Amino acid sequence: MGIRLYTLVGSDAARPFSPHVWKVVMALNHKGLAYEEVPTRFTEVPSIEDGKSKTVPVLNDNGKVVIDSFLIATYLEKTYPDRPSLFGGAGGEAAARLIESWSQTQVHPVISRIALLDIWTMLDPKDQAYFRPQREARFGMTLEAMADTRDEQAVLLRERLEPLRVTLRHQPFIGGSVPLFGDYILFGALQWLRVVSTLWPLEKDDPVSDWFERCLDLYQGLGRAVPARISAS
Ligand SMILES: N[C@@H](CCC(=O)N[C@@H](CS)C(=O)NCC(=O)O)C(=O)O
Repeated sequence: MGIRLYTLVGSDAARPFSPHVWKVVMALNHKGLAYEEVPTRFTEVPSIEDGKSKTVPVLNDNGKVVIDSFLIATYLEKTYPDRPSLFGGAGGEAAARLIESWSQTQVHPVISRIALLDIWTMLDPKDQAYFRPQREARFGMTLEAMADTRDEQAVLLRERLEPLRVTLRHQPFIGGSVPLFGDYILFGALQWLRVVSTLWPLEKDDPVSDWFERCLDLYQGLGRAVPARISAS
């Protein structure tokens, strides 16, 4: 049966955009594992694998179902120890938790405000009808009101990426000389933005842009194979 990964798409099944799914796509490629992607719409997520999850990514590895991007990464690390390590040891796994917390609390909320309206425009009508009220209730404002603040959010995003910018003075990847799961966590966030957003906030001469380009080059340009929403990125 092999490995099956449920991804998240809008009307175009060739443009997966979930940040959490991108983390797992990169992790599977890092491990050199073959897998099949199952493009899934928002309203189809609750019926994946007999309703085992309300969110993607969901991984089915020969019948073993694993939910949550970080748990999938730790599952892959334990199950395929002879493949390249995603964490570089227990300390690396623990440190990746900090990167995930930073990404979730500091980076994702800003990207959401920049891009949620853009995401809505990529969805089928059925998904649009689900997505708008759900996200507007979560953020306490309309998608349009959020989009009105996106220039300020773009400035904020550049500021919030400062810890990564400073780290990159010392090393090419968060993992050091090679990318590890910590890189894929932040890459997933920016790849989400790249695939959905009609605004690209990073300057070309920003070291974060250089790092992101290096990540886009990984695994035969896997990330780059899905075109940016705007050509400027
Ligand atoms: N902690 C989870 C979060 C997964 C998550 O929030 N996935 C979103 C897509 S990015 C989702 O499936 N949302 C379904 C929905 O909003 O209905 C992980 O890391 O896998």
